[in-house]
Amino acid sequence: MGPRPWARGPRAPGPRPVRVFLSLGSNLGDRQAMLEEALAALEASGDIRIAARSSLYETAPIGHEAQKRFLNQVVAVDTILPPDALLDLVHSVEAGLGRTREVRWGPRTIDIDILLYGDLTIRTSRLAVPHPELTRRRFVLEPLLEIAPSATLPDGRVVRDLMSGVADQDVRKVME
Ligand code: A4P
Ligand code: MG
Repeated sequence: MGPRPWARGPRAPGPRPVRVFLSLGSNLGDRQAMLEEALAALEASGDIRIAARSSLYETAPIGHEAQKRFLNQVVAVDTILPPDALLDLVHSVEAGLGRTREVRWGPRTIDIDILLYGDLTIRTSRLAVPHPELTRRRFVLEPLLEIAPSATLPDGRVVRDLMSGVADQDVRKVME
């Protein structure tokens, strides 16, 4: 009798991790420390493994005028959390970092967005993946390409091809 199909090793295989890309941004306080603390908190959850981190990018604010410049970063993570649970974790990390700082309703110390979740397309009331603004933001595309040069969107678009549309936006790599 050959090996039994379920005899795969000492431990039963758990759910298969999914490759996810997260975008982090901060424009208040010690911005670099905010990014580092956010990543540490995500990893401390035990449900996320950080596979790659982009450099840090100093970027001009998009969307709202009269804001300070942002420090932005994209990370690749592997997680077994389903999208909803990942969003809950992201929100709890944001709350944990914001709660200790600055005034209520004041500027955000840290913003964590789910850019891509495997090759899923999600459009629910609380979650839109791929992030709807991803294709229009150089502060997302450039760090994403740094760690995933051949990234594609679920609809087949090649991320590299989107850069020409955002070339005029002010994004500078500041730290490897
Ligand atoms: N939500 C839906 N989809 C997602 C997703 N893929 N990832 C929902 C994360 N959240 C998602 O987000 C509001 C709600 O969006 C959440 O409750 C969640 O259910 P939020 O983070 O609470 O609010 P926000 O980030 O202030 O608003 P919004 O509209 O998400 O803004 P963005 O798109 O995050 O943009 N300029 C530069 N240079 N760098 C920046 O980092 N960031 C922003 C914020 C604007 N301009 C910027 C930067
Ligand atoms: Mg956000």
